[in-house]
Amino acid sequence: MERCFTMLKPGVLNRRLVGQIINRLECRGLKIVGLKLMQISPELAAKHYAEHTEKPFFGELVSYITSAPVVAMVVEGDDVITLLRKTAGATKITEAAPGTIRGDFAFHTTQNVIHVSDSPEGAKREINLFFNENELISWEDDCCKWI
Ligand code: FUP
Repeated sequence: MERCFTMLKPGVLNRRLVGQIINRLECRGLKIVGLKLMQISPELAAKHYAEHTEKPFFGELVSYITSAPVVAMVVEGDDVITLLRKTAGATKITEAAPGTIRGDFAFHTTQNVIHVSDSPEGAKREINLFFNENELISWEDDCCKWI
């Protein structure tokens, strides 16, 4: 069983798309074990996007992600990172296929509506950055045998 960090970005709140996007994750069978509305500080944004510090789009990335609240989530399931990244779609918006979240709801790469961890190590790091242990709930559901 794997855990993955995912985050609905400020554009999603502004455009009132939170419910639609969470619905897609649930339709896929993903199990939510952590969820909260957060206003990200520039410091947290810089830690989260540390690998992009030197990139030309870094400033735009930080200003976008701190411009309004985000919905931070931890989801759990078998191979959930791969599954969720495929559901989210490609980073580069022109390569995000229709039917994926980015492909259906985003127009610019920088404002690509959802973040998803890219590896088990990345997920662990991001979950620790955004959540305290007591904010994550392990729960048994009946759904697993059907999906
Ligand atoms: P992802 O793992 O799909 O979120 O992609 P990255 O970690 O590579 O990129 C993080 C964010 O940087 C993306 F959400 C959008 C932004 N980005 C750009 O604006 N331009 C690029 O060329 C690449 C990424």
